[in-house]
Amino acid sequence: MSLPRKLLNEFDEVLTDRGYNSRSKGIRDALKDYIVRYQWMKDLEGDRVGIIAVIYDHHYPGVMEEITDIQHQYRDHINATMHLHMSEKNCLEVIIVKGDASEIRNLTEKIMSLKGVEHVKLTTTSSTKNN
Ligand code: NI
Repeated sequence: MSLPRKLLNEFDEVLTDRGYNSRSKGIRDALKDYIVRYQWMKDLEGDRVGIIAVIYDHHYPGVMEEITDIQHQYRDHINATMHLHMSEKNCLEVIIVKGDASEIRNLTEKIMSLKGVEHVKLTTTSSTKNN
């Protein structure tokens, strides 16, 4: 396993801030967190509404086109997209989604797997809830 130096430095800073004195424990917790999030996403079902927040490096070759292509493929499940030029390097895109959980999950996972995408967060709730 090899990790970019910058990512490892950021991870170590988080561990220090949180009072961890073992990197192994930090890595175990991070992996568990990743698995829990994956399982949460896998278990989503029914009609959902939600937002997908994506942070990406718009300098990374092809990433903007790929994000746009994917959104065109899923246009029937996307109500709106908002784009914010966060910094010289990073963009924040907020995608408002509505539809079957499996489609929203596939859309989210496609964006997550792109190189140049640094962070993806899906927030969703049932669209048939009465409260
Ligand atoms: Ni931008």
